[in-house]
Amino acid sequence: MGYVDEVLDLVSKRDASQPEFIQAVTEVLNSLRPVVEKNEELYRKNAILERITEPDRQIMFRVPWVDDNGQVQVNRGFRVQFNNAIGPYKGGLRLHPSVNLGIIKFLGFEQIFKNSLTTLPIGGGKGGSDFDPKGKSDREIMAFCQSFMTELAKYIGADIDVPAGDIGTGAREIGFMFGQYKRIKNLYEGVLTGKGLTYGGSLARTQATGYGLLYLTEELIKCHSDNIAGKTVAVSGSGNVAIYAIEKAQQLGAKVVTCSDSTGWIYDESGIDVELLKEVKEVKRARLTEYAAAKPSAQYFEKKNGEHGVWQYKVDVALPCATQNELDIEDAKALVANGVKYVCEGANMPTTIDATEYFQANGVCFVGGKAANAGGVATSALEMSQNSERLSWTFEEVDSKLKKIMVGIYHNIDEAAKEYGMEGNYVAGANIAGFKKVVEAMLAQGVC
Ligand code: NDP
Ligand code: 2IT
Repeated sequence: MGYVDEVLDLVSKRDASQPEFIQAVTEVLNSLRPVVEKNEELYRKNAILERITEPDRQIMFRVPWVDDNGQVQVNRGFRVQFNNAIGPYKGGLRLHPSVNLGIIKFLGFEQIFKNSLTTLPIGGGKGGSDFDPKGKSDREIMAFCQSFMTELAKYIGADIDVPAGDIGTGAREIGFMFGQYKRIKNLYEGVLTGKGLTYGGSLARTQATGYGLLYLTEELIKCHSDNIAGKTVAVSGSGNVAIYAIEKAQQLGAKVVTCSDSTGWIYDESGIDVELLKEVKEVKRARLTEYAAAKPSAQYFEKKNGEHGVWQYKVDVALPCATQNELDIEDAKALVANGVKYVCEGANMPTTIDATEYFQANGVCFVGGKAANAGGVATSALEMSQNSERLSWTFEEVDSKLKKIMVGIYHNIDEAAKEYGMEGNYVAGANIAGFKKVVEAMLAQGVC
């Protein structure tokens, strides 16, 4: 058995109860085969693949908090510090009832390669809780965040591990967590990113993941002698990534006709009204039914049997921006039948492996989340730089650095794919380019 297969076998047995983690490891290791085969002896001797698939540490803890009825509630908290070969652990905190150790490990594993692709000095980590922020009062959110940080504070720091937002964690939650960290440690430092602008946050961090996704998509389309202006786009999700992806797509002259949340989706032939979407989702924290009620051209569809409705329309570009495995083989077939040309992942691992392979086999340009959504964490690293030098840059400065990083990532993954004879396979290109830098650092640092 080859080295890749041995380690895939090991991980599938050892972490058999973590399907998302196995999926992420399988996708990455399979695409690394040409690099591993070239360096098999060195990697094997140094157990590179065994080490890169086993986190440095995984912390799990109880999060007790009191709800508005005086009842004590208990959630489970996680922080997986996966790999710090190239910098302090860096990655978001997900607050969603589906969160478990396997999901946090898949996200932390992906983050290692994504963070490497940004070219900035950040290692891979991820955390979160099975706490459900939906329907909670601001006081309940604060009680949870304070309790969560009371334990997490023991393990993080501006030069150790710097968490940020992800599903269910936005500026409000980061604010409550930052306040508690400062209070416990008596330390004012850039321990979290995605902070508010009055206390060390970076301009453009809110927009960064969605904008970055479009900067990369724009470059991808341009390099195929085509133009994003005039394209029709399907977006899923209606959270932080989706909203700013829609906004930038429209600024670049494309028309976005869909968005979704966990209960339903919108098809709006006249184009999504992003200001209205922000009002419904960011201000009112309401459901998409409110969007449909306010916009006569919009049709709202309730998700009944887990359908992923936004993928059934005739579009040129698809940007999944909600959650993992939200675009499966049936969706991929529908998109290809409707002539989709470009698929770029705003979310982490939204496309199943067979759907990804279907796109690639049918000539669709497909860029995975590690490359396509790296703009969020890249801008988080820019926030860390600003905090370290105790300065803040203008929106234009941060945005232009973000654009440069995303265009650079596209060319880096394109070239890595070409170097290994897999032109146009941006999934392999991203995994290879991200992996090579981390492995070089691991080898230089000895057995650790
Ligand atoms: P938000 O919480 O702001 O939004 C998440 C969106 O996805 C909401 O519309 C939500 O609907 C929907 N969603 C979440 N879970 C599910 C589910 N199980 N089924 C269907 N829909 C779901 O999160 P973000 O926009 O920040 O994150 C979206 C994706 O992007 C995630 O995969 C995240 O890991 C990834 N990402 C985020 C980055 C960031 O900077 N924020 C950076 C890079 C990647 P509802 O509100 O109804 O739950
Ligand atoms: O998945 C991701 O890259 C994020 N949720 C952002 C992480 C960060 O540290 O900004």
